[in-house]
Amino acid sequence: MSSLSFKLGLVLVFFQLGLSAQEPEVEKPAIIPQPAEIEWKDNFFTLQERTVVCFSSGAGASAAWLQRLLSNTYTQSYEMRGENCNGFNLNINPELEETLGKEGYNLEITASTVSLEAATEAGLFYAIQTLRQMFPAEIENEKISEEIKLPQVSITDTPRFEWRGSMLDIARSFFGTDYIKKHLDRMAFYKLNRLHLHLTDDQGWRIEIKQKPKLTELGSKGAVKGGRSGYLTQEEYKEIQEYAAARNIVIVPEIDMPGHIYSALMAYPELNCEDFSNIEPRMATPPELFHEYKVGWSKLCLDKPEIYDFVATVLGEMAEITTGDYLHIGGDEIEDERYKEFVVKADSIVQGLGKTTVGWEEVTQAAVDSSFISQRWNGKTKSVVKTPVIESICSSFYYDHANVPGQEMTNNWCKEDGVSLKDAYTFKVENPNTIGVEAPVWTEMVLSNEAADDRFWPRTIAMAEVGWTKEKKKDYKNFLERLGDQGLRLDLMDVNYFRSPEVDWNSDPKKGIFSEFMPKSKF
Ligand code: TNX
Repeated sequence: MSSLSFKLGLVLVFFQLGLSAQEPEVEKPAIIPQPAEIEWKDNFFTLQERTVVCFSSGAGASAAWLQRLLSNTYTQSYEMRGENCNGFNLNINPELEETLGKEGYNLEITASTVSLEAATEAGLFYAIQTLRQMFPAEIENEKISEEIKLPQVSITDTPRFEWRGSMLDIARSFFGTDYIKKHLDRMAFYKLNRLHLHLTDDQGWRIEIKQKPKLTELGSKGAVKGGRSGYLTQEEYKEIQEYAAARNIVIVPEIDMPGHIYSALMAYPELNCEDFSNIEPRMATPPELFHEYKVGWSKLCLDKPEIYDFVATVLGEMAEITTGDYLHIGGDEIEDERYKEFVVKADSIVQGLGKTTVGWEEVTQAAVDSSFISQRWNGKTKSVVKTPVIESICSSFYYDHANVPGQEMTNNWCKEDGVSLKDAYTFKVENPNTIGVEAPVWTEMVLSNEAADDRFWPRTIAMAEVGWTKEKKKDYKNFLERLGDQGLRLDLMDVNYFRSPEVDWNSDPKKGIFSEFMPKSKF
């Protein structure tokens, strides 16, 4: 061996030694939304063959969730009442509300224990979602038999906003119980806590109102061209609501009024003015159904006092079957001299029913009560009142718009090039009255479950981080990395998410029916 190659060899040996002497970079689990404080340690907790899940009073439901997670591993877990066991600990301590609020949690993993604590079950539920993201992705749909090691870590986490919502329009095209439950599961995984259901519109009425049976007998028969029709019975609505509540999600039902109401005008023609001047331009007249896309052409006949009986009956039944605090009355895209009067009256009906009113931003043209929550979507309204605001500005949060420029079957009136993942992620909350964010998927052009998945995901994940994570902890590049890491998990959760080209997806490239929108070079 020449002395030169000997020296080179030595250098190489040193180089390799140097590398291995340095602790190999341990893959940190990708947590979304990014927690407030997170401190990774170098060591692991190893899941044993037998595990105790130890829970304090009030944490029974959380213990069941955790057991369910562990049931997809090799461990045999046992529940036990108690404060501190060697294994998994779930503690509810109401005093923590001062520092963690209602939804925050602490999660501490040491060599021998995994401890979750919060002021409420909601907080523990979120601690479990974070923990879930530390397990191998396969936990989502199979029983893992290989040894599981969780990194030791200390997390203290609280949400930035109290309202972290998703909206599904089931009026233009119907989505039933199965899809809604799947959607709730996915929302919960990303710590979202409000599902706004747009239940009624010109094309269809989707919720049973027992005192107004024709709303569903006739009004539910329509849908956009190629879309599904149908409706939720009150029983189904309650079932969805219970499923949501178990996941810390509140259902926010919307009955869109006084416009976007043709399905009701068709079912109960007496809600129209005698000369149908409330249907203008005449896109359809009773008993026809409406299958097109146009908006802003129908309204209740606001000159008729009887329409308020209808409004009170419908809202009354909705309040009766709704356990959450909110009733959404719509209020968008309509012009009428009596619009403001309507909004104020509808608000007082809702308040009389013991609920908080929510409406699209136009409602703030009227002097509504300061408890009224307004939902900003196009930012064009001249408000006369200060109200709490849900931010749904279309340029960041309208996911019926294209994922990438030119995507078929998408709207583009708000942003011609679509609403990108970056548009979603980089939204900055400026209004101090903002109570949170919510991203709608309108379904004029979303006709299947697969298409709905493609519109919601992954942009809803970006919105979830906007809603949960403090601005200074957000970082788009880092988010894209974490999101890419979750690709396989989303596959295993059976989410037909759009393969956003800016993400290096760790996933199965063959999945995803919309991958034809991907630049060819990527896969
Ligand atoms: C506007 S946003 C609407 C909906 C449409 C949507 C389509 C809002 C309050 N109204 O009726 O479905 O645009 O993007």
